[in-house]
Amino acid sequence: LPLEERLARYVVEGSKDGLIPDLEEALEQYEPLEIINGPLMAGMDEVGRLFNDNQLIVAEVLQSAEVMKASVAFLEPHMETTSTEKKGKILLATVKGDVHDIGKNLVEIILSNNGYEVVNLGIKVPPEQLIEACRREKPDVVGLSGLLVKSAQQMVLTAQDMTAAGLELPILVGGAALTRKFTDNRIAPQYSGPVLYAKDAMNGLELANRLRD
Ligand code: B1M
Repeated sequence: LPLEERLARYVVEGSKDGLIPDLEEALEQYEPLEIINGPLMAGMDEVGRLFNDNQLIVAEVLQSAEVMKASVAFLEPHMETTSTEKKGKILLATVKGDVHDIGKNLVEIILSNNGYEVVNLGIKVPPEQLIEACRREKPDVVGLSGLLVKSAQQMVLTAQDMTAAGLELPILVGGAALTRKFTDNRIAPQYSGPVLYAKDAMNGLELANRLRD
């Protein structure tokens, strides 16, 4: 198989046998993010499709997630880091009820490689925990991730609770179940500060930079 297909296969099959040498080979031709967003994401999309078709079980999807995480961990030191200047502090969380964290952790890597201080609150973070962390950490931006359809609704509730708590700092939202339309029509009206939708991790960085300017 060509290299790109082999990389996608590791994710689909949840196998790490030969993964690192192939990632090393890929690094000779591609930037780390191109490898993640290209063949590895293609593998994850296939996993999602097979899971949806009942051709994979949760335990197998977890194996795929492990391959993705191992790949990102291997690629991270090869990623470009720009400034050492501190650009601001960002709180990151996967919303209440949702355990998906690969995308959020990728956002963390990209933001911290580009001068942001990131406080990653982890997964299944309820609004009250987020609000408490905002008071404690005094971040410049809050980043919320969610992949389930119900997580999009959870973001609406989180925005409402943050408004009730008197918070106005910008919120950055992302994740497969979200759209810009849902963000603008459903989340933003419930919040007293700006709400921005990021389609991927790089876009998240661009939006964070734009908020600073
Ligand atoms: Co889950 N899962 N999963 N899963 N899983 C999905 C999301 C699903 C679409 C699969 C499917 O059915 N086709 C489906 C959701 C259906 C829906 O709600 N519409 C689903 C389901 C149903 C479930 C369970 C309910 C299954 C079950 O138990 N019966 C369960 C839910 C548990 C829960 O959350 N309470 C579940 C569990 C799991 C695993 C634990 C097995 C595992 C997660 C492991 C982990 O994250 N540690 C898993 C996985 C791996 C997936 C798929 C296959 C892949 C997700 C992923 O990591 N993608 C996923 C299908 C898919 O997306 N193709 C699926 C790679 C990652 C880099 O992309 O996170 O989208 P992503 O991040 C992107 C962008 O979205 C964006 O940037 C990233 C790229 O640069 N982004 C942000 C994300 N967050 C951002 C935040 C930002 C900015 C950008 O700023 C703050």
